[in-house]
Amino acid sequence: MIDKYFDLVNNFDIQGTPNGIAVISSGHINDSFRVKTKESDAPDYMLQRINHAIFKDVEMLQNNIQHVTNHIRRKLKVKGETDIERKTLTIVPTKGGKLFYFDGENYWRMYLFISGGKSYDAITPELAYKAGKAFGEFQGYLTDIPEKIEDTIPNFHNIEFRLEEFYEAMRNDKVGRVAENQDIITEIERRAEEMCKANRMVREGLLPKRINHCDTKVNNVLFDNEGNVLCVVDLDTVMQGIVLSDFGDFIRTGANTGDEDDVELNKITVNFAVFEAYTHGYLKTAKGFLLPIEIDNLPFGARLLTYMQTVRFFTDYLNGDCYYKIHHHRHNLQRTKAQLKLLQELERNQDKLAAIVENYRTR
Ligand code: GN1
Ligand code: MG
Repeated sequence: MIDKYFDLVNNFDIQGTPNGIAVISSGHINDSFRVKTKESDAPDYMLQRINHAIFKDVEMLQNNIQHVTNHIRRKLKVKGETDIERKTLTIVPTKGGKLFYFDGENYWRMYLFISGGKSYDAITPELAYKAGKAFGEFQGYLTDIPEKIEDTIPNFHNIEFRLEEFYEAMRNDKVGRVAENQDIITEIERRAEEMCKANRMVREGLLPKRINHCDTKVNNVLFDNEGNVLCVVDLDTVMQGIVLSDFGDFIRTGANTGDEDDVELNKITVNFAVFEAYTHGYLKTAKGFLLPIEIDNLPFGARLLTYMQTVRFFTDYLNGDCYYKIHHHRHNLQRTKAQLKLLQELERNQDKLAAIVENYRTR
């Protein structure tokens, strides 16, 4: 087993002699391994198996990440930053100069290992503030990237597309779950028009597309031992989009007092301290480049991404649970109800959330 990994590692242009391989995490999407090297002056590496079922064009994916990390590295140099190897991911190419290795079955890539980096799964306002600054800075670095960044998952955060998938799932009613869920269908349908307003604003040229991270969870920010942000990681979904999407997904995942799939719906409301801290951090680094219309719509972004996730979970439920891993047969329905509850809480507190955003836009 392990020999197989040493063979893989040998395809990459690394320094030093690999003498240990350990699983870093068995994430839902990619598998990651730390490759240790014998020599004290050689770096360690991170080997990843890319999920080719989700990321179908690996060459495009790796080109995107190379453009993004090279651009950020240039920005860090201009700023006079030190320790740059720990402040952005660095792709290690194969010996033949390619950005990934295909073994006939799986796609692999190598990064420099960021030593001493830590990530957190549990949110606090302090982490939310730092993450907000980090994701705002990340978007800021990429506002002038010269290369075209492609969509690694087409229509990923496009609500019009997600609604089309939902209507199609209803028409097909593959597993006969439509009739008994009319209440949820009504909740989705009555918001559909409003939720597509950002798409319309993009078409009208009012809302710009920028480069987004598209997986803005607190555990995608790496911190050093002193609690300072090192960098933003998990760059597979970096693509064009509206900033409301990155803001909204952080709020959806971080500013929920319950769980994403909580059965106890009364536990779910907005975590205001996290909302405020994230908004504070994000606007600190992003308000210099954001347009007024983008800031105005941040609370809408939180609703949009929560609505989108409601639609995605429910569509998967109607399709017979093909996309998200489930732990029991009504799991996607439970997730749908939990996301819908968070959406209702975001709606109920709209004015309060808008006031928080207002407060930090002028500070
Ligand atoms: C998936 O696997 P994870 O948690 O990183 C999904 C996100 C959803 C999330 C919902 C590529 O992300 O878009 O918001 O589940 N990622 C993909 O839990 O579809
Ligand atoms: Mg992820």
